[in-house]
Amino acid sequence: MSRVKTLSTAGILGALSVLLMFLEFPIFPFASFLKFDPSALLIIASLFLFDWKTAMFSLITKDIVFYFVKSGDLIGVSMDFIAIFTFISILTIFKLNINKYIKYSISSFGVGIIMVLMNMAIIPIYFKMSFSEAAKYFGLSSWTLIITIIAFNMIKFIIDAILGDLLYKRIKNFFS
Ligand code: RBF
Repeated sequence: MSRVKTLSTAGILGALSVLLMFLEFPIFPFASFLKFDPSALLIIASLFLFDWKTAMFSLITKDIVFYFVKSGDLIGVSMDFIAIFTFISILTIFKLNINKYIKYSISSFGVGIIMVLMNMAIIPIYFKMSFSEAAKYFGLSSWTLIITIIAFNMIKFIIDAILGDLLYKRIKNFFS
C-alpha cells in the first residue's frame, strides 16, 4: 500500500476514534477522573495493520481532534495520549512469542506502572493537592489509589487490545 494511502487510512482511523471517545465513562465511580473509552482500539488496529509510526499518527490525530471538539482538558487528553503511546510502544518492542492475551496483560500492566508514576506527578497539579490528599479525598488510601490506577489501565488496554485485534482480523484483507 502506498504511503499516502496508509497515512490517509491512519488519519481516518484517528478521526473515527474521536467518535468512540465520546462514549467515555468512569470504571470506578470513586475515581471518576479515570474514564474508559473504546477509542484506543482503532489506534491498536492501526498498529496491527501498519506500524508504530502510523499508529502514532492516528493517535496524534485522535487526541488533537478530541481536545478541540470535546474536552478542552489538556491534562486529561495528554494522560490518555501517554497511556496509549506507552501501550503501543511496549507491544512494538515486545518480541517474545507468547500467547497474545498474556502479551496484552503484561503490556497493560506495564502501562499501569508508568501511569501510576504519571499520576503521581500530575495529580498534585490537576487537583491542587498531594497524591495522598487526593486519595483521601476520593475515600481511598494511597495504596488503593495506586491499585485503582493499575486496574483501570489494565482493564482499558486489555479490552481495547482484544477489540483492536478482532477488528484488525476483520479488515486486514481489505488493506493487503
Ligand atoms: N487515561 C489512561 O488511560 N490512564 C491513566 O492512568 C489516566 N490518568 C489520568 C489522570 C488524570 C488526572 C486525568 C485528568 C486523566 C487521566 N487519564 C488517564 C485520561 C482520562 O481517562 C480520559 O481519557 C481523559 O480525561 C479524556 O477525557
